[in-house]
Order: sequence, then C-alpha cells, then structure tokens
Amino acid sequence: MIWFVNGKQKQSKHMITLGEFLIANQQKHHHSTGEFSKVIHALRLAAKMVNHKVNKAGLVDIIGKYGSVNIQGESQQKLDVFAHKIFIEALTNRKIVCGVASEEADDFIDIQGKENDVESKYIVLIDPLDGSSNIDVNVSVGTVFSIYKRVSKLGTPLTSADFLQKGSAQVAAGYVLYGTSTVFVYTTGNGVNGFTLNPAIGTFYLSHPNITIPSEGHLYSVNEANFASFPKSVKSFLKDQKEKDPKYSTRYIGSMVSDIHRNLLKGGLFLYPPNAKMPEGKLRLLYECNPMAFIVEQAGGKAVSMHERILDIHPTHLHQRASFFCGNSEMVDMLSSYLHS
Ligand code: P6P
Repeated sequence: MIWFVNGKQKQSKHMITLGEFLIANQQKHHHSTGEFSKVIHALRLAAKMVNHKVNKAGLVDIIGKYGSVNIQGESQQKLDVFAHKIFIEALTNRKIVCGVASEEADDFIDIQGKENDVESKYIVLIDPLDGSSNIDVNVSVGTVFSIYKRVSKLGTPLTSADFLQKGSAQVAAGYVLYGTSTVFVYTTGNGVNGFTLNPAIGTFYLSHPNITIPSEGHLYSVNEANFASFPKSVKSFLKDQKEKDPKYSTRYIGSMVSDIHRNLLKGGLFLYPPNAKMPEGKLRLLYECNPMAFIVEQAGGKAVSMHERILDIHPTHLHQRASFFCGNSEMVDMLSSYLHS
C-alpha cells in the first residue's frame, strides 16, 4: 500500500487504519498535542454509530419524519435528529471541542461557555445527515464537517466570529458517505485521503490514498428541473456543453456527498445554481459548500459561487446559503468564463 503524508510517499505492506494514519500524521507535527486527532477520533466514532443505524433504517422504527422542522423549515427525518445527537454528544461529552454548529440546531453550541475547564481550541460545523430525504428510498446519504480553530481568546465564551470564518481558514474538512460501503474522506490541507469501513470489525482502512480528481471530466451533476430559472450564463454553459462535449453525460443522485464523491473519483462538475425557489442557491455555505470546496481544491479541482471562489466568501450568518459549482479545474474554468462574461 502506497500513500502520501505531507506530500512524502509512504509505503506499507499492510492496510493502514485511520487510527494509524492519524498517529503517523500527528508525529509529523512535533508540536502536536494530539488534540486534533481526538476530534477526528470522535467524528469517526459517531460515523460508525450513524452508519449502524443508516444500514438498518428499514428494519427499525427510525425511518420517516420526526414531526419537527429545522431552522431551514425542512421537516426533520428521524435519522437527521439521531445523527445530530450522536455527533453533538461525541464532540461535546468529552469536551473535545469548544463549540459546535449544526444544520439541525438554530444557533451554535458553546461548550466553553458551559464548562470552564474546556481547553480545546477547535470548533466543528456539521451537516449531520445530508441528503436525508433519500433515506426512505435507500439512496446513499452523507455527513459533512468543517473544523476551525477558534478566533476568540481561550477560556472566554465563544462568539459568532468563531463560526463565521472564511472557508480558507479551515484547519480540516471531511465527509462520511453511507453508501454501498461507508467511506470517511478528509483533508487537513495536505491532500485528500479516503478510508473505507470494514463493518465486520468496525475499522476504517485507507482505501483511497491521495485522492486526485481526474484532469478531464464529462459528467454534469445538476437538477435540470430548475433549468428555466437558472441564470442566463448557466443556461448558456449547459446548452453549449451539450453541443460541444461529445461525452457529455448527466449523473445526479440528489445527495450532494454522493454526487461530489463520484465526481472526485471519475471527474465531473457539480452544479447547484440559484433558481426561482432558491435565489441564493440551496446549499449551506458553512457546513456544506466550504468543506466540500476545501476537499475538491485539495484534490486538484476548483469550487466557485456565481461571483467568487467559495473559500473566499466572508460568511455573514450561520445558515446562509450559496450558489455552488465544483469539480475539475478545466470544467470549472469553462463555467467561470460564462459566469463572468
Ligand atoms: P434538489 C439534499 O437535500 C441536498 O441538500 C443535497 O444533498 C443535494 O445535492 C440537494 O439538496 C438536492 O437538491 O433541489 O436537486 O432536490
């Protein structure tokens, strides 16, 4: 098995686990306290617990609506709420982070403010279960997370500024894809690595070392039902590509993590443009667009909104939405030439 740590090629005869990978990376940073590794360990544990429920969704009374709605006004699926609780508990019970923001919670959760002995400098923003409307029909769903260092002083209550940081300030980002297999993919800014769960022993093994998006792509992931209200520039781009790209093909699962994971491995362009129902775009900047943009860029691709690089956007509120286009650099550059023409 060959993989890369901080750009240096590593080789091992055995399948390396996520835990071993974290230790190898931690040893690279001599000043490391192990605090960051604890955050990934907590996310890994929560992912296994959510995976266990997702895989049995049809068998236990956990499918279907929870009866409440989240701040987005979206009806909460039972698994949404379950996943939210699992990740929040995994991150806060051991005070591994000083704060968390979740798609399923109106405001951020300040652990620092509640427990004075929280030394952690990390905050996590998370979409506990993206694509949850697909659960009942057995389509893959995902968790998306973004990790920052707090900007306010250690030991003081958190402020919104700790959460409203530009995507370029992320320390790490990742996703878990609960699909035909369960994959944990993350970056700390030194490339992207994917780990597949062996459910028999509950261990994630390095299966996708140094993920690099293919330089060429011909897959377009977009909900064409909204075409009529797309911006003119996006309409022209899609129309021209259908005529010019002989290998043009549409692949749209309707679950962002699945669509972008496939495009990372096969090449392709994911598009969620503004439309009549969602004039700002649908996807949330802080815990969907930013983490996926960080990962796509680290894999050699690009991620933009209608106006700028996703990671350069200055957030103004926790649950703000953004138009989102990401994938092969060549395809994003071609789209950008239409957006800014
Ligand atoms: P539409 C799922 O609900 C989600 O948030 C993303 O995972 C997905 O890419 C998008 O919405 C699908 O939205 O409007 O095409 O159904």
